[in-house]
Amino acid sequence: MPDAAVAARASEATSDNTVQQVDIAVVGAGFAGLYLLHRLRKAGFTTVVLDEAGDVGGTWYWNRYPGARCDIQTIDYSYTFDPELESAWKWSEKYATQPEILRYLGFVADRYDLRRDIRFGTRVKAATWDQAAERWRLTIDRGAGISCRHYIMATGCLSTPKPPEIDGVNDFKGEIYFTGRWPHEEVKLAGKRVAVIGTGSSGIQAIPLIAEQAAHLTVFQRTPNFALPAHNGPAPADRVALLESDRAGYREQARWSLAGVPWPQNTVFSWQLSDAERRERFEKAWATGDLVCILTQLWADQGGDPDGNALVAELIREKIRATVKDPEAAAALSPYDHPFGAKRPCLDTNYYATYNRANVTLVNLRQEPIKSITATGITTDRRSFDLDVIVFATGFDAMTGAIMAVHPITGRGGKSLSAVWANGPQTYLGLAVSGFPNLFMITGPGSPSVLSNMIVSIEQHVDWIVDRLAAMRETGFTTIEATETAQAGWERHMADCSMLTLHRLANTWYTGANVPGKARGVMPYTGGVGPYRAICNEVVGRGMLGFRLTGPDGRQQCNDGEIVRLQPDVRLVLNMLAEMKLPPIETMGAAGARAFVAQFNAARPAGRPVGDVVDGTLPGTDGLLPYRLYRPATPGPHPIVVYFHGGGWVLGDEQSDDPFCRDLCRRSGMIFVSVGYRHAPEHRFPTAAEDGYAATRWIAQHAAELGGRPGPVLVAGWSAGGNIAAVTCQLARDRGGPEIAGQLLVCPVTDATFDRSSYNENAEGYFLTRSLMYWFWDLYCSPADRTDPRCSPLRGKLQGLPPAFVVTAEFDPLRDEGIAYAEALGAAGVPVEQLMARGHFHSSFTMVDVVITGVSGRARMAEALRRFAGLPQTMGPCGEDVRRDRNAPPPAVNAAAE
Ligand code: NA7
Repeated sequence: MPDAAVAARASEATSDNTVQQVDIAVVGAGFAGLYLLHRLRKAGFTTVVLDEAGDVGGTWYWNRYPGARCDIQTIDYSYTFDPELESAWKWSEKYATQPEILRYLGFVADRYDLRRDIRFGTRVKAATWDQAAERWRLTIDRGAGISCRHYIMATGCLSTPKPPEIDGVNDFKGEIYFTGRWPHEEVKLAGKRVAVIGTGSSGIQAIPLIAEQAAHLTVFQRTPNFALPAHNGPAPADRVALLESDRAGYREQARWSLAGVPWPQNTVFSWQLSDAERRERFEKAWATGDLVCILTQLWADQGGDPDGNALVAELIREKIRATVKDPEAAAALSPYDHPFGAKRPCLDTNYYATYNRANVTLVNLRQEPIKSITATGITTDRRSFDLDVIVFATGFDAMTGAIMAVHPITGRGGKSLSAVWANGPQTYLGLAVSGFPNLFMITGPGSPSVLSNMIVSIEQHVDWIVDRLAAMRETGFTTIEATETAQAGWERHMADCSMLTLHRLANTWYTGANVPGKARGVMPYTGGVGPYRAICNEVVGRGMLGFRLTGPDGRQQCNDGEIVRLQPDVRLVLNMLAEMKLPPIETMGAAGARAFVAQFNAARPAGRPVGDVVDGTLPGTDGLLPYRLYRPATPGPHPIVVYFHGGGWVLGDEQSDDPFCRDLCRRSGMIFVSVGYRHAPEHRFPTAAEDGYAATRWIAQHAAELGGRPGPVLVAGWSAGGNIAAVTCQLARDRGGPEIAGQLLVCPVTDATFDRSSYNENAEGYFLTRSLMYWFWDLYCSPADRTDPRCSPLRGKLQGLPPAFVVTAEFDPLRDEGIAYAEALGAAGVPVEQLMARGHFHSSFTMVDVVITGVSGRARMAEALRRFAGLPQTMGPCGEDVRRDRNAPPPAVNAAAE
């Protein structure tokens, strides 16, 4: 639309010198601002939208550089709120160009007559909360300002270009362009010597087209990025057919998916596939030309596990080497410094092939950094380049830049947002900030935003906020504010979620690392749009948990608390189990319960490969006991850990904790021998305890035969197995051996007392229930025997026991008896370390490759075992330091809450 026409239809308030009074002021007229305006208007709120740009479009208004396109397929990168809009607009390509997306947004603005409430060319300079009036006052650069009840920032995540941070920019006498502020008029590059600095999405999209026009193009690359061919063209027939076969269903699936685009969840792990099968999957995804596809559809461990990810990264590097003819350029273009997907991968058209052109030079700034920009070009510490044009594709002050560009934003009590966020942004749900009543953000830090299809996240945020505002109006509340408790809880939940993916391991704009001096931390929500949506709904369902609402008559409503206290993947597992509506295990009878466990285990991810797995038998107290031995792939002999499985002395066998044993074997570099001790009710107390002890003695005596290191063994066990491990240590001390170098007790049973708090707090809902524990105890041990230390080791003598590592889970009936045992060991002079696993449940650590947040706990268990065995500490990729803030000091080992 021509500018004159825009001006004619834009808000009439632009010439008004009186303060404009509205219910709601929105900043930004991009995808988010336009949909907000539409919804707010329909809900009957007076609204003004303010935007510095000359028309609608937001990021698509400014980013006009050659090659600018979306990198989510346009059939997904579209509004879905109005089916009629969907059928009224047809995209011409799989990935639309910037001009087409801008036309689409103009079409939307016209269709819903939005421009009449938008003030273009208007910058919001500052915002102040007036507590007495319960209104925000916005200072703008044109006119008298705005007074509004609610202030909503729809300012986008990538709107504020980052300064280039290179000396001498102002000295350059040629032309300078920023991809994020590209001129509206045509930029003529033909016959010119052009430089592009930056190889993120913008640079990678622009470089092939600039190379076609320029006399010579020099690309200055600091960090190579992964780029995948877009294979642009018409929208792919299979995706279109999928959408058109059930449009509503497709959209709904997107809303509940992880990334906002409906692709199935991958359940096959890399180690279950042969090299040829992995390559076949990769080639298929490569040919698809879709970021979400290649980021999610190869194998289940590609996004969360460094090893699974490294396989993809290498396949992509192979493609780069196959395309770029000059080996030195190919090497420089191959990323090694970050996992694939941890930094936004790019979609390209002919990017790598561009480096085969005679008129393109790649300068690797890792080898020759830029010294300065001069009047005539760019000087590195090795050479000078004479240039006519410099294009900065150097990125944005992402996620927070556009919010902080309104400065100051002054909230309750005169607090400024920049001061509150000095150490990094904090929000509740990515939507609100404590201390800033009636302020909302769309796709703010803490929202899935840039890790999702933005349109899906935007529509969810807008719908949620507008529905809340309408509900407030109905109930007579005038202010809404996130509480500090809720916000701190969200911060913790964000940190927990960041362990699910590898984003924390790369220096990127996701973590603030691209802007010097900016606080570090993963800013987008990594838990996925579906789980996020469920959480937002739950906030409402629990009476606006974590929000304080007030009304003019002094009325208040505040259900304070944290919306998610469980680890994010534990929450998903428990929700899934709840949906299965299983009968209580204790009602199945022992045989039924064993069959159930076998079925349950058959459906879990297979354990990872180890060097060798050997099944055998060993003499117990009364006949042979089966065992399964896991040997590491590294050269031996290795120390031996005697392992006891969980199952309440009733369920499971020497194979039932297979993935857990494999994982600990790999991480610790030790042999694990899982013992098939006999079970109740066929063999009641003290059979399991005596079998455990006898097996340990035999294994210690036959260590060399088993390929292990002769000398002391270690013991480990989970749940009832933890009980047997603890008891074995006491028996070994009292019966003259074997020597045990350390004990790992994971959520152990230590005492037949049911009155500790955790038994009541976690009695139900966390899979291991109180009544299941009662059943286990009844089958195993008569009440008269329960004070015997061979079933209640907490009641035994604790002096002189081997050093212990005791793991407890917050949401476990057994939590407090585990803690009590650790404390009692410590009091008895036994060296003991505790891992109190926050947000975890009884099975968190044994659900390998399901509960991903259990990884760091298992890494610490393996470390402890190595320490007990006198081995040097190793911190492989799986055991890497996984804290959110890489500048924070390492966690204390003793009694650390994970
Ligand atoms: P990005 O992805 O932040 O890329 C910026 C690029 O510029 C990146 O390669 C940077 O290297 C480079 N850069 C930044 N500052 C400098 C300096 N001072 N010297 C040399 N190189 C520099 O921004 P984009 O605009 O490409 O893409 C942003 C998002 O928009 C994209 O992810 C899509 O979601 C859409 P670095 O990696 O920091 O070493």
